[in-house]
Amino acid sequence: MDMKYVPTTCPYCGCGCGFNLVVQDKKVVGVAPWHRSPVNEGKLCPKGNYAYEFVNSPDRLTKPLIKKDGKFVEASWDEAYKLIVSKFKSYKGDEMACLSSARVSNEENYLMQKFARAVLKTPNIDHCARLCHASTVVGLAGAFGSGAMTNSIGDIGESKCIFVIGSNTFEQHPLIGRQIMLAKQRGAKVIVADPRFTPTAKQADLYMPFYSGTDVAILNCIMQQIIKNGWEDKEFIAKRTKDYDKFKEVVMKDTYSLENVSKISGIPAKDLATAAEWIGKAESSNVLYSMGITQHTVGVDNVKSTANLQMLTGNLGKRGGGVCALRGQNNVQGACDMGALANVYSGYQSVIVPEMRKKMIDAWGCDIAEGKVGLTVTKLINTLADQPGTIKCVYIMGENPMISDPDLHHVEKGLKNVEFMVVQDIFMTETAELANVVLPGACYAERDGTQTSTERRVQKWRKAQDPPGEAKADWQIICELGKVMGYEKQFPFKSAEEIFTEVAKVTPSYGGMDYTRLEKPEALHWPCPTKEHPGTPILHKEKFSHPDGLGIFTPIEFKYPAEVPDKDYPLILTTGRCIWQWHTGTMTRRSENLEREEPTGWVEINPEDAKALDIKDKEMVRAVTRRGQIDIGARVTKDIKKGEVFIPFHYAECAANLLTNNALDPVAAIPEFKACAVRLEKIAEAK
Ligand SMILES: Nc1nc2c(c(=O)[nH]1)N[C@H]1C(S)=C(S)[C@@H](COP(=O)(O)OP(=O)(O)OC[C@H]3O[C@@H](n4cnc5c(=O)[nH]c(N)nc54)[C@H](O)[C@@H]3O)O[C@H]1N2
Ligand SMILES: Nc1nc2c(c(=O)[nH]1)N[C@H]1C(S)=C(S)[C@@H](COP(=O)(O)OP(=O)(O)OC[C@H]3O[C@@H](n4cnc5c(=O)[nH]c(N)nc54)[C@H](O)[C@@H]3O)O[C@H]1N2
Ligand code: SF4
Ligand SMILES: [Mo]
Repeated sequence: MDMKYVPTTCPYCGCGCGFNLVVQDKKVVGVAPWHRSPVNEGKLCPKGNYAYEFVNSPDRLTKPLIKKDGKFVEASWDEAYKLIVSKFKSYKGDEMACLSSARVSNEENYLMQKFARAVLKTPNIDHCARLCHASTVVGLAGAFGSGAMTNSIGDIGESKCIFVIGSNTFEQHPLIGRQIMLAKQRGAKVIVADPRFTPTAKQADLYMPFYSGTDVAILNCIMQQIIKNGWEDKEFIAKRTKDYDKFKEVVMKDTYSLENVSKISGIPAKDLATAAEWIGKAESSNVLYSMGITQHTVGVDNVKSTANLQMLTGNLGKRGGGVCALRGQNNVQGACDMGALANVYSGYQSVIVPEMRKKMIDAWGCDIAEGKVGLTVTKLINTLADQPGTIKCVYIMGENPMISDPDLHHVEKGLKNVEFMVVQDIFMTETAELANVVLPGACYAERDGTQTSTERRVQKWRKAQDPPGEAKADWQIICELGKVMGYEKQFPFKSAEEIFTEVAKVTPSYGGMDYTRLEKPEALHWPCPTKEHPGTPILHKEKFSHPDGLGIFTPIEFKYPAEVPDKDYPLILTTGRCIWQWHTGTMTRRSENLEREEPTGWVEINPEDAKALDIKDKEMVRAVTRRGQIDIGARVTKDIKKGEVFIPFHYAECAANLLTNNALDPVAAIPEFKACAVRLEKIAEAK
């Protein structure tokens, strides 16, 4: 028997844990600990442990498929490419759009945006970061000049006070949750603010349940208390920041008094005061946040408020401090870094700055898309649905918007308006079903590449087995398409490493990296501009990334979500995830050990609300919003605040996104997944 261990990086969340893939007779059969990974030291969460199970699933895509008379028929790669090229060449750049993927490697994201901009000449390239941390990228770049998590994962364990707001860290970033426990053992105080009493909240020293969408009020109130008590870091404010007075004027308003914010948020005034005292007096304090902060029409305001708090208390550029924006997907950080965003090339080089565009034209040796901001994922879907005929052709790699985007009836209408759609995935998804051509991709275990975790650590994937059937690595498919489109010179790559060499050349923050340096288990954190540079685990140590080196305070007023409860829809609906499932379920629902734990969706409802509606635990109920309705089992539990319900979005059979609101943050264009108005009905009574 031929057996080997191949060390690689987990394909699920942004923690970036390392593990060994166990390969037997050339097939991946298991996962074993890789103790040398400094991120997780051999420990894994359930998804990491079972990350081998979907790899050899019998329904992996193995051949290109072309839709003929409404049915998919197997085709050769040549046939598929021929059809795609004839169609791609028939549209103008502005009539096309590409979606890249936080599931695939840096190299592949780089190539996808290059393909969109250099081959299709379209500015329309984006990916699911738009649904996730778009508000972080905008908000933290505004405050600090750089839109990434400021500190490293290991650093969280060193903090003296951890304030978790809008992150269910123990379920969604379990190996970062481990750092919270380490900090706690070392004496840190842990504060969790969440509408749900999550497994994370259960470990808190202070838990503050509140109504979804009231984060700005809460953060302003805490900051008002800090200022009133003189706990702010006056030296840090004076030396390293600007616009403090304008900011102070707003937070000191009566609106943000303990009493008033207690009414707005539902948190007792004494708890808000305690939180302010713990944060204000701690030697070091960090903020951990994720989707509870970002997925709102005020997502950017929320993010900037966390930045305000950390500047106010001088908790930036030091150990145990920071704004820890926990990036979600394995490579969402990298997909952003690589320029798979509507407004930037790789390294956040703006498409509207003529010198940046010139730099890319010179590097790629061809004309490229006009220097204007393209359509974001959310605006693309709106354009498809509401202005049919504007965008005619869409190429989607590794995304499943038919389950993951808000207001699915609207998404379906939009995607059905597309004349020609190509989907590149590892499984037949709800989105792929609507495509004209489906291309079979290799999965993480079947190729080399790099991915960048939430702490900006660039780590390797190492190939452990061949892809099934005729499936190919995403980078290989894009290169072949580039060539048949006539761009041989731009897509000459024979390996992921060759692509990385080009990435390093044109992306200043990755400039000093290469495959040899990344081979070490600890890899490298960007920015790493030169070959001698050791990488940067903590950002903003001496100065911020703005040209004048200063951090910027922003005055922010509280606004309610776009849709608030009323007589017809009297409850707040919030949505999210559970530990066992991953997003649209394409991988975890094919994993026996994970699927068994939570095989379908549910709606969490507080016992008092359930009683008023005569709803019993486990009873099927109907959830109705202005956008749609689903039938779903009730989970009656005190773990959710009265007045609010929660539905996980993993399950096609009771898809939460049939209900959600696609109202967008005006700057970041992220949808309000975390708050809309809903009504629950007993099914027997529902018409
Ligand atoms: N098992 C698993 N892990 C994952 C994922 C997965 O699908 N499954 N997805 C990954 C991805 S891409 C991401 S982005 C992360 C997301 O990670 P998280 O953001 O931690 O996950 P969510 O469940 O979306 O939401 C987090 C918490 O926000 C709370 N919340 C709801 N409304 C509000 C609000 O108005 N304000 C605040 N402050 N909190 C609110 C919810 O109750 C929930 O507990 O997880 C990553 N990890
Ligand atoms: N209601 C609600 N909706 C949400 C959220 C929420 O909190 N609430 N969260 C949002 C967030 S934060 C996110 S990140 C999005 C996620 O949204 P999506 O990215 O659409 O969700 P995934 O299920 O991760 O889809 C990834 C696709 O990539 C495919 N894939 C996996 N590996 C590979 C590969 O190597 N190559 C190729 N070509 N394909 C591959 C998978 O099979 C899957 O179809 O969902 C968003 N939607
Ligand atoms: S914490 Fe995240 S990266 Fe680590 S094993 Fe779990 S899913 Fe994978
Ligand atoms: Mo995400």
